[in-house]
Amino acid sequence: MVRRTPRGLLAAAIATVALATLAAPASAGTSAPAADASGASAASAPSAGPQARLFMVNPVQSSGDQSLVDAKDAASAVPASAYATAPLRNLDASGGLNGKWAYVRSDTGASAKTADATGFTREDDQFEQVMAYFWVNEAQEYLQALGFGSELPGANDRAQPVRINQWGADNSYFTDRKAEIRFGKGGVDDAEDAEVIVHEYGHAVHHDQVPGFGTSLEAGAIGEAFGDYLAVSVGAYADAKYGWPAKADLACVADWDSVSYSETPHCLRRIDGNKVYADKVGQVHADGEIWSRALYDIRRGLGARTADRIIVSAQFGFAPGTSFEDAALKTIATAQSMYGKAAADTVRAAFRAREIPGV
Ligand SMILES: [Ca+2]
Ligand SMILES: [Ca+2]
Ligand SMILES: [Ca+2]
Ligand SMILES: [Zn+2]
Repeated sequence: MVRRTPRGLLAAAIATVALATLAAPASAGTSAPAADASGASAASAPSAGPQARLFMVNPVQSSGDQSLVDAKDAASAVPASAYATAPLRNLDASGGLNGKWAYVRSDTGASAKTADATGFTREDDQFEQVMAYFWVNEAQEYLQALGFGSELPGANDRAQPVRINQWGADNSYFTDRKAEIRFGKGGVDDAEDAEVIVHEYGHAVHHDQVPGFGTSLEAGAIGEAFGDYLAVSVGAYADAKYGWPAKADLACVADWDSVSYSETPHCLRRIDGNKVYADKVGQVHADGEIWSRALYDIRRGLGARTADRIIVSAQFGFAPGTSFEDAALKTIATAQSMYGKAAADTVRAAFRAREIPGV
């Protein structure tokens, strides 16, 4: 779940009037069906498959403009330059947003047709549907690129059901019972921010790896932390893959969704904070910042690919109600078995810096 910090009064938002035409979005299409993550694949000839107009993670991150506001979902509140065009992959033949790794349902408005997916802006209900499909697919493609589902066990390598509920509250969540992700609205529509989408997908990954994961407060905090970390990691992967700009702090989660409830620079949460184990307050989102900082340090120490292969592999061995201590020890042992002592030492140092007991 994405829990908001206390909602600030939505300052009388002066919409940035940027009535630029949306007819020529910054295009970063790639024709490579599974482009590598090197970042070398810049714009090339348009793909033959369906394309979509979407946000490059989110408009605040891609533009660096912290003054953007929701303005009641007005298309004019976000400049055309915040959009890119990219391929929709792994679709079935239905003509809708149904594919190998995601399928999207809407409680409001018509369901998007993939043939129309380059024509939506943020004021269209279908825009959030397209964003949800694209980013869930992208997240699973990232896990596949890390080897999950081939060299390593699959991690939620199935068609993830996603529901867009434009009548809902400002809350998005993953339901254990249906293993479905639901995106709400309120402030910025939740599915306008790829980091909110991927955060929720992180819960789905955990649930697939360990059914019922999150039965203790510390396990719940690990779930929130992993969602935040995965959101940052997948966004960075996509930015490199498509050549998209990233002008906000890498450690900031949900730069766009949070414009209506956070100070600048806008972040729902950060993954580079300084909390340690003794700072626990018994709230999963707050305490998750202890764990996510450790994950971020592992990334900085080992690089994204090695870090994420270790982090996700270790999670298969977490108990549903794990403690920080047990999960940290499992992650250290996983690093040791996959990459040896130096990697294990880096992982241990990251958890020790958070003063997690027993490591
Ligand atoms: Ca919208
Ligand atoms: Ca929102
Ligand atoms: Ca971000
Ligand atoms: Zn969550």
